[in-house]
Amino acid sequence: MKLKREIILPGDGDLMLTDAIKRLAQPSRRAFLQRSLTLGGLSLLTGCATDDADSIEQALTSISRLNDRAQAWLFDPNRLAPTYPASLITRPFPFNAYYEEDEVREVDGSAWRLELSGLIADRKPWTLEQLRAMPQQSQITRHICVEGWSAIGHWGGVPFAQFLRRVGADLSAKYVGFKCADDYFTSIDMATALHPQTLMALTYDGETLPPRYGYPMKLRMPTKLGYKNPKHVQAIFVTNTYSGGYWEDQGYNWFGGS
Ligand SMILES: Nc1nc2c(c(=O)[nH]1)N[C@H]1C(S)=C(S)[C@@H](COP(=O)(O)O)O[C@H]1N2
Ligand SMILES: [Mo]
Repeated sequence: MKLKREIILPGDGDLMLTDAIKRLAQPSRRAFLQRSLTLGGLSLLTGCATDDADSIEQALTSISRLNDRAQAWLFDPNRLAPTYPASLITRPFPFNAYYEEDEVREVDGSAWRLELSGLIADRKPWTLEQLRAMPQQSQITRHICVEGWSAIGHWGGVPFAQFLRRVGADLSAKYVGFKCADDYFTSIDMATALHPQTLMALTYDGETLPPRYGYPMKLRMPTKLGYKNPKHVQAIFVTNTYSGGYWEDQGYNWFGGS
């Protein structure tokens, strides 16, 4: 997936309005704007901002932050995302990343160590073997990408809540952040981190997670959109400081609920 950005010429109101409409038309934004804005609100937003590109961006960002709070408030930590029978698994399951499939990161699983930092009591790095020795769970759930596709997949791995408890993470902290073996990164709210369907996925369809789906470990959250599910996780940190994400910092909604 590649992000296109419009070049805005200062002072050109029409161009900026076109740009604002294009930004609003991005699926990621459209999805949450549809839930949070009326048509009147939309024209107000574009109308007030046609002569100032920064104010368009600021207005969209503040709506997005407001939307984060609304989604966090609406999020039910006990409500489960739908699950599906094995017959409905999408084959082949799609690959997606900010690069093409021939550039997938090849991580050496035996040398890989999961690094822990921030508000965690036991910050010893974890090996893949140690993660495999933890109790495992599996799920057949739907992955929804803002680029306009969704697919049903089958993941197995360690319930993240159990891992966080095991390492003594501060469960009252606001955020859990992830850094990946590529340049990807994201962060999530603690309520979602503790959700019963949030998994540190080690397998795909009963086999070791293949490189394209995030070997050696990806976070799988059926309650969140695709871009909130980091592949090739290298480091996890617990924090009270907002730390955004790869797409989130380019305008995608941070909470990213599905
Ligand atoms: N490390 C990493 N994780 C990532 C991405 C990425 O580019 N790098 N892309 C995200 C996006 S936008 C999607 S839709 C899913 C795609 O996961 P899949 O390849 O298993 O379908 O991975 C997410 N996690
Ligand atoms: Mo995505």
